[in-house]
Amino acid sequence: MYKSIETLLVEIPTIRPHKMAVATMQTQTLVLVKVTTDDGFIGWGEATTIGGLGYGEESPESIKTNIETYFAPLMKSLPGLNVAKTMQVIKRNINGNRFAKCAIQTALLDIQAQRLGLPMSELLGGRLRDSVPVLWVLASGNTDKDIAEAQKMIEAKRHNIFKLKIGSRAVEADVEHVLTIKKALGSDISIRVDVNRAWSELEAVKGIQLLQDGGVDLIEQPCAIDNIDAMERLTRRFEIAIMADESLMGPHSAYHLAKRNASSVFAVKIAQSGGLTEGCEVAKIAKLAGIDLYGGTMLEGPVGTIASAHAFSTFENLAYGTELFGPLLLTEEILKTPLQYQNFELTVPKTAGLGIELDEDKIDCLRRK
Ligand code: MUC
Ligand code: MG
Repeated sequence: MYKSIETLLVEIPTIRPHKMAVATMQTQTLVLVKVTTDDGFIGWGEATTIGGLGYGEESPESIKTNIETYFAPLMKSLPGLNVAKTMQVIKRNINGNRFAKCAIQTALLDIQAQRLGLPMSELLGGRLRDSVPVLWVLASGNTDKDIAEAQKMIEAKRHNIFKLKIGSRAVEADVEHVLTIKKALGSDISIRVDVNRAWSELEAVKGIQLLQDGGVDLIEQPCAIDNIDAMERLTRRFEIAIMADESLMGPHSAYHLAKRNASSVFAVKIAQSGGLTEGCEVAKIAKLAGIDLYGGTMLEGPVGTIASAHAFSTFENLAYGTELFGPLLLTEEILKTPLQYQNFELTVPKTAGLGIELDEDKIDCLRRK
């Protein structure tokens, strides 16, 4: 039985402004969920989003309100059901709210994995790797600063693949920014761009052609979320990988995108998918459709990041690696032992559950009161 379900909003400044077409972040609001059982187990989940309502349909405040008002009373009324049955009851009674559902499911799987003494990856089908590659996102808004930042990352063996956030300037200016960085870093370094749905189809045709000719490796979410027709035409037209991010909202949309050939790569996000098991279902659909995979982030802190790593560690095909760098963008550590980033990869813990220990005193200092 569930004794308490708490939702905490934890405000942490970023190491520099993170400039995207949808929002510029100076602080990230982590949405942490702590579930405690009658027999003393504690599980953690995360439902962090980007830019309030700038990115998705759930805000930190709506997630907290909805968990406290709807999820928690429902969960407390349930007789000790397993994780799958608990999530089934939640889905039958609560529409939408994928981020909140993901956080709750993560906490329940954390508890169940601790009970069984297994890392969470083993409840998701079993890990195929003990670490996942992690790229870095250059989004300072300044070309020279981005180049210097990338060079530092390469030297420190932290990241050797970079994603550039574009879409807030004119197409020509964005292309020049990207190709200047590409030239400065050299041909060994993979450069991808995320347009965050800022381009019309005509702008996309112009921009993608120039970026493909300039040696860029991947274009993420060039057009509007619902403009699947444009995504399909662009995927057909260009050789460069076209990745669905915001358009991919779980297994149902994965199925439709796959049926339409509307992208060549899926950015799997556990929160956008509505849960860890749903993220794994998206990966299965991709596998059947011959679509490559990339492990995405909502710029979560360490809880959502390591939960994602457990899920991504089970994917057979992780051709484009991951962007699980969220905790590295934050100025404060909320774990007793930080996540382990080394040799361009993030280690997936082998201890039971998520395999992390939260610093609750630190969280208490940083949380919105
Ligand atoms: C997105 O659209 O990919 C992930 C990394 C980052 O910098 O922004 C997010 C969201
Ligand atoms: Mg994206």
